[in-house]
Amino acid sequence: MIMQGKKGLIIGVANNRSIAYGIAKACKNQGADIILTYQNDKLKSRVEKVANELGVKNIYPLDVTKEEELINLKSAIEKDYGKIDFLVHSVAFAPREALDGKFIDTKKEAFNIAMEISVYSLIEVVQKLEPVLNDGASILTLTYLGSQRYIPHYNVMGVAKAALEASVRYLAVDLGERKIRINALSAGPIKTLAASGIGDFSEILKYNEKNSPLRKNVTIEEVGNSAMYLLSDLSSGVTGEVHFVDSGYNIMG
Ligand code: 0WD
Repeated sequence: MIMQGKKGLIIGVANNRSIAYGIAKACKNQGADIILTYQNDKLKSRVEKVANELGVKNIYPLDVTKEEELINLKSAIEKDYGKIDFLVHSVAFAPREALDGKFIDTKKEAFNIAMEISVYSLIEVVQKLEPVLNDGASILTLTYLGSQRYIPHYNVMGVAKAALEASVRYLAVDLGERKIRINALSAGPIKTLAASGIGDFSEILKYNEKNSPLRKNVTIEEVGNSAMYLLSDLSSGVTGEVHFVDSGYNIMG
């Protein structure tokens, strides 16, 4: 029970196929007390279902583009939990038309939306919630290999993930003063709601399965289990890092 006695916030559960759900479940199994958010009223009932299943007491609204919701979330956590020990940011979005076709056709509006929701949200969440983080807390965000290499159709999201990984490094230095750590977990492709927006995603899944050292795709359970290392004190010497959980696919030439 490596998360026993730890309290943490997990942002990005859309349903029980979300990577954030896999992480929440692993945290719960390892003894953590979890807080969840839901993006909007449409997703609320699905997040409620997950909360009931995992014995989560409170869920709070959070659309990361709404500063006031973030401010309210900070106050609510302070009031209901005091301080927390870990934070998971599992949020990304780009308009669908930007995730198909050619990167060269990316519109400024789509670029700005992708950067706001997938990158700036991490910076702002950390900025606003830092006061409710305990010293030595651990923060985790989710990234993808498309940040470093060309992946068909990933387009503007690859650029956003590169900026996200750079943000992790800069935040690591600022947060390190309080021994707060921040890392990125780079997951292999998994069929989730967000992934369904990426063109030819099933082809990417098949290709990775065939061409990764382990000859299989990863599951949200595997991502959740690896997240336990990064969120717990087991990784107290690790910060600013990108950790691949992708059946080894990233090492292939
Ligand atoms: O193959 C994959 N699925 C991979 C995903 C491989 C590697 C990394 N990732 C990353 C994603 O880029 C993202 O950062 O993992 C993270 C979680 O993605 P997911 O679990 O694949 O997708 P999903 O279950 O859809 O959760 C992402 C959620 C949103 O769902 P939808 O599909 O409704 O956009 O991010 C949340 C939302 O719940 N989200 C927001 N939350 C608050 N405010 C916002 C927002 N404005 N926009 C999206």
